[in-house]
Amino acid sequence: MAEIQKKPVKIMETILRDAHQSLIATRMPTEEMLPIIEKMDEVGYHAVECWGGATFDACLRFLKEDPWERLRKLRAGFKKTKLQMLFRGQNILGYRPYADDVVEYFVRKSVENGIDIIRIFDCMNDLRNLESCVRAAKKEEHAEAQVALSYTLGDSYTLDYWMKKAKAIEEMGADSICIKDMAGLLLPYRATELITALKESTDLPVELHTHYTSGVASMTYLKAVEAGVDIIDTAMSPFALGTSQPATEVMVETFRGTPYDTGLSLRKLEEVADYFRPYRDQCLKDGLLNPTNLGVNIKTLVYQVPGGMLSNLTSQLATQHAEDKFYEVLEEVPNVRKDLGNPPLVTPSSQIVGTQAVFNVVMGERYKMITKETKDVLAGRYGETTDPVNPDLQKKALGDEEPITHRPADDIAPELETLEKELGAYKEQDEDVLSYALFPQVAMDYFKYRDAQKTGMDASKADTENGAYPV
Ligand SMILES: [Mn+2]
Repeated sequence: MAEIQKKPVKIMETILRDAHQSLIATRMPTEEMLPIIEKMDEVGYHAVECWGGATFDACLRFLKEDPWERLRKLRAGFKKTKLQMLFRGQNILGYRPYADDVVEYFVRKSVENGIDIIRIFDCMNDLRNLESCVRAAKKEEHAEAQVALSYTLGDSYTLDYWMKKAKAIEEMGADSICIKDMAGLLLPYRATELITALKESTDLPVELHTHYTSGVASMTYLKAVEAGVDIIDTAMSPFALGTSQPATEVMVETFRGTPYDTGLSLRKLEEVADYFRPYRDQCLKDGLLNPTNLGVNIKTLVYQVPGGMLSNLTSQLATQHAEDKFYEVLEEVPNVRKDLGNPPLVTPSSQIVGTQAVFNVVMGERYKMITKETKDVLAGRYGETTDPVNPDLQKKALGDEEPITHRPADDIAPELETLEKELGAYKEQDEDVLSYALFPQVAMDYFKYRDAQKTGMDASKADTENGAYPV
């Protein structure tokens, strides 16, 4: 009998980024990470995701940490493991599109400070929004540019759609491709079809990223691996399951002794898990880790929206004392999504569709109030939509204004120089201008705090207007 060809599946570990972002609102401080990273470095992960997404914002805003300093400390400890980050295309790690010069500088500084793999995605899957970022990553000798497609369901999202996108990503010069399933919508047998199709259309390594929210994720990985996926994203068990990823140890043991055997040692993984378990217990005790997030949320499958979007809708309705409208809003979400060209629902499109759906229901009339963001989508400022937008709504929102069809960032003038000027004397390192670009107010507050720590002066006395700082 011919021996089955071995094809070890690679493991991308998320505990230092997505896992704690999904379960404890990105609140794991650097000091919780550092004592274990030398051991993590011995495991043999394909990569460790440790930066991007909300980590940058949470560092500055809540933890009073410099995100760049965190990255440098992690880099110093991870001597052989690749470090990975998540990058929102032209939006970098922020919520608005930036000029190309800022995107390029951010990529350069990320790599300089220790990032090996940059995972880049766009909420519209408009590859033009990823171009400048991919190009910048390609310029860096040791960086890998991975393009991630935001996974979603709908009539237009056929196997052919994903195959064409994969081909286009390969032609862009990306080093690998990822299917990013934010909501856990990819069902096991659909994964077989999708991964088989992708492996037919591209020679690039294919990675699968999903969340346990809907309860199917580990089965989805099993089928994806059997269909030839190269890398899966998992989280060490203390911060796995629920809204996070399937558990690393479980997936490793699942494939033990099969052609997909990862070769990772359960003993070494156990040491890492033992380290994080008391911190998990503490988070449960403090209320930072809400047990609700650890269960199965079947509504994500019923309504096909990400779990995070559901909780946003709940809180938006609560502030308007319209909690009883929850199911009406859920019914309205697919209508708004269709009017806006059926985009995937991921930051920021999920917020745009969700907020508009809330207005449509609460105002008692559809599009009585049109948000600025809804208008921007209709104007093409977020990029090309998968399906055409509703032409009547577009006319209503834009009037005589012509929608754009070119790459949205072509309209944004270089802005690095202006940002440098605004930052002024607060600058202590080159990277500060990038923190400031992403979160102006939050970064400025942090810089004042940083100064106050050094000088013992009251941060509230800082003179932001003139760029002077307490001495
Ligand atoms: Mn994720």
